[in-house]
Amino acid sequence: MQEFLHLLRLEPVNQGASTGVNWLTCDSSKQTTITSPVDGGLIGKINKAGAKEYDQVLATAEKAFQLWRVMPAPKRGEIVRQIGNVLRENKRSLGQLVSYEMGKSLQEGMGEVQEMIDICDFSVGLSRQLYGLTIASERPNHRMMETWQPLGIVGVVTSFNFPVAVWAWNAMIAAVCGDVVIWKPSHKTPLSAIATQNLIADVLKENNVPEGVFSLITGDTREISERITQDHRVPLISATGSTRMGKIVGKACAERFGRTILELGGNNAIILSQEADLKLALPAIVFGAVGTAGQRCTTTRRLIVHDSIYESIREKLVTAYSTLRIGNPLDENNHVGPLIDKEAVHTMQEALKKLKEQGGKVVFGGEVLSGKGYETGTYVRPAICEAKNDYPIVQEETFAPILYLIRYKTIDEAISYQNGVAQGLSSAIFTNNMREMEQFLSPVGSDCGIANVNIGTSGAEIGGAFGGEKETGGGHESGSDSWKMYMRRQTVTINYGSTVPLAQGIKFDL
Ligand code: UN1
Repeated sequence: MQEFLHLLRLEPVNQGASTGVNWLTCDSSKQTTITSPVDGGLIGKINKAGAKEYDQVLATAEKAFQLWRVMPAPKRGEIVRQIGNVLRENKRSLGQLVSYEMGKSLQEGMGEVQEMIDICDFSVGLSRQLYGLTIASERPNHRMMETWQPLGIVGVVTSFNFPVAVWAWNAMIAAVCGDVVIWKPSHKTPLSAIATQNLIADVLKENNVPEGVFSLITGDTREISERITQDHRVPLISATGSTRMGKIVGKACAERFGRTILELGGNNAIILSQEADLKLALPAIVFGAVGTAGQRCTTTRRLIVHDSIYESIREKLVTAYSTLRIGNPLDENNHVGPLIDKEAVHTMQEALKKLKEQGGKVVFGGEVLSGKGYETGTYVRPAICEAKNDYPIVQEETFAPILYLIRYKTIDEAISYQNGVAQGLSSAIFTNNMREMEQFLSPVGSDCGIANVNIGTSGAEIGGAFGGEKETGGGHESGSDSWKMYMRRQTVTINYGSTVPLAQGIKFDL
């Protein structure tokens, strides 16, 4: 057994539901086995939760909310501070597990845990800054203000590519806001979630945090995801994943007037101007396209290159891609690990096939690797392709390392390609020309939730609000004032006078 599994207290068979410290005993006849995309090794088994455990988790969360919402926010922040410390202490082992279960490089696995630590720090500060406004009233002797109240139970549905960080961006903010959280991790990476729950359990126990403030539940989509999205006791669902999933979740929540934060597909582009500093641009493009093996929502999928430098950029990228080391992501010498599973490999191959049918060309890579170290069939060579922006396959998000090169002549044309997709998460321009930069950032520029200049499309910091427009779903999580989504806004008017004047000048004398 790998040492980190032991340090993280994962068992050969784990339970699929927890209300904080306590794990519920789930039906052992409904077991799932999790193997690593890295080497096919068995990581652990889970007894999946079902309807019975779901009801128990919900009932416990409802009770916990009654207590948690009246605890002063800075006291809730203190719990989050301690969670941050536990994550600091276990950064390496949790990073290793994320890397082993998901396949991202160890650097990125540990980087993901660092994002959790950072959002804990942010939330601790936030716990003393949940403030509202006072507003001028039109009536004499009246005070008007806006206060923010805890919302209730927040369902956090996370995806395999960030098995633990996405939970933290939501859960830590929600917790200081006075909400209780139910985490439904991806069925592809549930053990990283279970390990995280084990880590925070120590803090919850030491501080006598009521059971139900931080819960976790993993099981079949129909048993768990459908239930939680339809459950009127859960006023907010924050879901990260595909646009297809987002449509289902968004619709189910809207049906019951539930609130959603949806962080869905991206189809992110970098515009590479002829006035770009290539020393900055090239490493950023390569990391953006092949980091996490192309499985970030913020992965660079399209490179919109000025006509005058197009051929030389294509050659430079081919040279850079030839030096990429692909292999076991726990070996820090490697740049690129495996895709999450064989299905993802198949989807990538299909996308490359469609690209060729639609008139495009693969200029480098794309093949499935075999031989020593690649026995799992999950390793691929990142692909560089030539394409047009309007090819149907370019319009889609394929969760794999495929970079489409697209040629442009004018900056207006480049921006129209950048915006000419259904998704709207992240975007970037590399240029030293301030006119191009300002146009890219203007109302007629990028239409995405994230717009970067001289840095790539991925690697957003937690301090900003994270999310995107159009089919990316429109929700924002993490930093800035995203916390407002996790609270109930209340407009309050107090009359401290001795008459009751009505607003809008209405007279109503009795
Ligand atoms: C995701 O892929 O779901 O900006 C999120 C980034 C990370 C978040 C990616 N901080 O690349």
